[in-house]
Amino acid sequence: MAKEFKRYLVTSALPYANGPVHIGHLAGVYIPSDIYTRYLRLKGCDVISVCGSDEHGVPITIKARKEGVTPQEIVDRYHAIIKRSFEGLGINFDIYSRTSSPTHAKNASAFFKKLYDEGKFIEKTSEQYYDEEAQTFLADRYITGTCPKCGNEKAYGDQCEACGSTLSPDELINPKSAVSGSVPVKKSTTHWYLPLDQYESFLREWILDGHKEWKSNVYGQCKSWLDGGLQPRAVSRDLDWGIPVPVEGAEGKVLYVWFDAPIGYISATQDLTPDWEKYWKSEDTKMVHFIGKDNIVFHCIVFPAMLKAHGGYILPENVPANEFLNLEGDKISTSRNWAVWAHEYLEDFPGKEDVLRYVLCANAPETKDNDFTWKDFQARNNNELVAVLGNFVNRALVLTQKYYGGEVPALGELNDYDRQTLEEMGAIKSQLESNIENYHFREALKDAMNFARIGNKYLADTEPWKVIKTDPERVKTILNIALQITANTAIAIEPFMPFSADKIIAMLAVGKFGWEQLGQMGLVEAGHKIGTPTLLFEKIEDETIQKQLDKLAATKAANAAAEAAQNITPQKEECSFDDFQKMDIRVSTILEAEKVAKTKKLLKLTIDTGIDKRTIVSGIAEYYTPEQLVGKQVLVLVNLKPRPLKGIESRGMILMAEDACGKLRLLSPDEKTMSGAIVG
Ligand code: B3M
Ligand code: ZN
Repeated sequence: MAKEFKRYLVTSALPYANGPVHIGHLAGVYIPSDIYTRYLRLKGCDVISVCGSDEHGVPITIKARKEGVTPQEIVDRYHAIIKRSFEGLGINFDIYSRTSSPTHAKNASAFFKKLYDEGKFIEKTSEQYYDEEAQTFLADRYITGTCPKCGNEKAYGDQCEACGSTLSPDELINPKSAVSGSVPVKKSTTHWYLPLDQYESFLREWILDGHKEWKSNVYGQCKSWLDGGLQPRAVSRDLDWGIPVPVEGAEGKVLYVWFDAPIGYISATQDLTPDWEKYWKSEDTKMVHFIGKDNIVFHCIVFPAMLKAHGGYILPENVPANEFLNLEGDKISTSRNWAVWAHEYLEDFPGKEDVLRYVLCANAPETKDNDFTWKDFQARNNNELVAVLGNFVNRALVLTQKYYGGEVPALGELNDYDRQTLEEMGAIKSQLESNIENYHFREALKDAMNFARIGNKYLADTEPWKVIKTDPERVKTILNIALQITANTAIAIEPFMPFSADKIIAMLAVGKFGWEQLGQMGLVEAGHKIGTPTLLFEKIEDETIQKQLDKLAATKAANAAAEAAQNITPQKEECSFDDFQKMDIRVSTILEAEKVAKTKKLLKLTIDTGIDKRTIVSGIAEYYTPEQLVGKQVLVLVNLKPRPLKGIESRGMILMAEDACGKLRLLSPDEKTMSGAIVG
């Protein structure tokens, strides 16, 4: 028997306030949590949904340093952007707080202090990398160097992305600080650790025995952590941004961001209601954490161990973590700007909030990583939202206007087909509920859309536009039923597409429905006057999609250029003027050009150097056709020792520029010059 709960506490991972939120965050965390919460609210449950910005941690200090502003400025900026994006997309938290709030500082500090006073931490001194130039200890991620396993020169102190090895900063060859570029030194420092190993058996029992129903990706990750053996984890850091460690002699130390952030859920609840304890301290509360897969260990292992160590708090009932969403086949990346940003979407697609909610839910990475493409976005809008949902609602309302001046006709006698249609609605209802309650939101969305599909089919099969000529009485029943299905559709889609649900309700000119009304007839009464129908969705044209694709292509090009700039070969060893003077470089004119048989890259050129006519073999066939070259002036190193190439004696070298990608371009005088002119 599933346990009955009196209330729900829904938490959503606190986004880092070092950047805006993108579609990956939305699909993985915030849209699922909003659907779940909206559903519970509609059912009339006692539910609160809490979230807020995660405003501590090294990435924020790094960003601030890069921009030359304070960390506070960074978090203020992104907190505002993120909050507005959530509001714009109808993601309705009961509170969107922030971990820089005074409530949180007090709360997180007290949490730490209690554990400290009760001897729940261990204190350890160790040698850690320190950046003397930036005067800061370095988090593993901020040390780069050569990977000992594969030689990649850009490995991080925690991981090599080239070969996938997990590393520790000590393993890196030639470690460098990513903050200042200087070579870090070792410095000893003392920190507090939560001995996770002491919580292993509790966690094993609670998760591995007690929560076999968790999603397999979540359960599997927990199992592999637990099987690998847990280690004590540091809960403090040497940093000047964060919540100070509330212990004497701990100057310059703050709580580790992953210690304070989950406590942020508690602080947000305190900011929301003085009655917060019933949500956190009563076994009658069902707490559900919505997160992305990279946060599993913190929410299933670390935070529960903290809560257990503290005592008095409930543990999550479920942690439905999602996998990742990719964009057009590539990993979403904030630093490479490879993302669709929520705030930009809202600007580019005003009034289309539900389209994004719909597409991201339909494509949510529930069991595996998934891909967002603009073509799919367009297709789902045009073929599903416009053609199914919008079309059905519009037909039901427009026909009611047309035949009855907007007055809901009375229901006559039902025939078998009517009854069958209504029964079908009842059946989807329980399936929809079970899918939402089990976090299968993609399936649940299909169920919700099925109300509109049933309605569409009902109208197509009953053909009121034809029957009106032969049996107008029957049409009254048909349209009454169609309007009931419309009202049902509004209820069913509300958790997923709240803006459209509201629009339907406004067009029906009725008050808000409750979830218990789903599956019922009589939601719109005979004689009631409905409002004016407008279109729920509009077709998205190719040009609109192309604009977004162009934007992404520009990002790709900019990234490639930035990468190429990073690959610029360093300057060669110094040479003397005499060294340079030894080279005889002349403006020459290409007289003939032909491919060298059986090669891909080589061209045989006959050139006029002004001194003589000679043959040079050059590797430019991939970049120029022979026709493009004849008559062109180029620069030639004429006194290079002749050498045979494919059996042809090549006398000299054509000078070319080679970019970081290996592409070759010829160099020519900026206007025609006599052959033989000396370059120097
Ligand atoms: N700030 C990490 C993330 O966005 C994070 C979550 C905290 S939840 C307590 O991946
Ligand atoms: Zn490597």
